[in-house]
Amino acid sequence: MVTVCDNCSMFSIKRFLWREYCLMSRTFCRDHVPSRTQTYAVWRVFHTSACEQHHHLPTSRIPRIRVAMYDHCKRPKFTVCVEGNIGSGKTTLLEYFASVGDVEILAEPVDKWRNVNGHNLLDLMYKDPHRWAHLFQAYVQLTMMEQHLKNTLSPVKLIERSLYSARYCFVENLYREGKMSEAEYNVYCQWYNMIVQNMDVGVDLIVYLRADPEKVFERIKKRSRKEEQLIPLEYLKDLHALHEEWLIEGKHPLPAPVLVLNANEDLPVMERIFKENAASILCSNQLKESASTN
Ligand code: 8LK
Repeated sequence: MVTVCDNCSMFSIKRFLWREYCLMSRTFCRDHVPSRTQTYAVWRVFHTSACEQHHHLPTSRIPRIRVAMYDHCKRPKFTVCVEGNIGSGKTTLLEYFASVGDVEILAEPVDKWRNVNGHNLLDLMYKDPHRWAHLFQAYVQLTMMEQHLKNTLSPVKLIERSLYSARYCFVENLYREGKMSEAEYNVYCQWYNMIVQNMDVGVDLIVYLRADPEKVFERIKKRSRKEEQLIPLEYLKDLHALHEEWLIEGKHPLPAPVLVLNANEDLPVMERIFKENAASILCSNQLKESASTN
């Protein structure tokens, strides 16, 4: 039934067979027979954004498909994590999509990180990372779990960053720089493994805003978030390299396909790029619309 290539068993399924694949894999619930438009929408986002990127990966690295699960055929849910370096334009993307459709936006809970019963953990972490980085990242992990588990009414949920970028970018960087001790890193990773192995974190798509470290350095200076003013360019270069290792080079597990957007441009061009990619990012909106017209 399903044609697969040797390297990439999921993403090379031929378009005309995708409908059968959806039915077999229960991408749609059992009572819901997907229309051609719906299956094409699923195919399109995966084939165009994921196939090329994952083609070089060994099969074990290819993420499990979990597209727009239908909750009794009424509420298609599609969870998108927006990833990228500090200053790469994540807030701009979230604001853009907040204005265009039926999307729930979950921005990074920075206010919580700044006020844990009066303690500004973000500030403490930047001022004395050796002392505070582990505690800060432990709290980030808790608040990111809340974001992943939050039930929303909209068909699409856009989350700024994720449990995964916390682990593979920020924590990895702190550990490599010696700002987290081996013991702290091990405790953190055991918590992380326990969570991802036992919980359905539920990510359907990752949007990677890929920007040069020099560009984000400029933007950070301009936006003048007080805790971030001392961030050196070297730190941004290291974070960039870790995003690349995770999202482009496939060095760590990926929970979902990755859509890479060039984030070096200024606002008007960025908005055009968001608009051009809106159909992929809001995949389940397409599904929902076609469900109601069929
Ligand atoms: O994103 C807001 C600020 O928080 C920025 O200065 C980078 C920092 N941050 C961090 O140190 N570790 C993090 C995140 C943000 C997000 C995750 C998941 N982990």
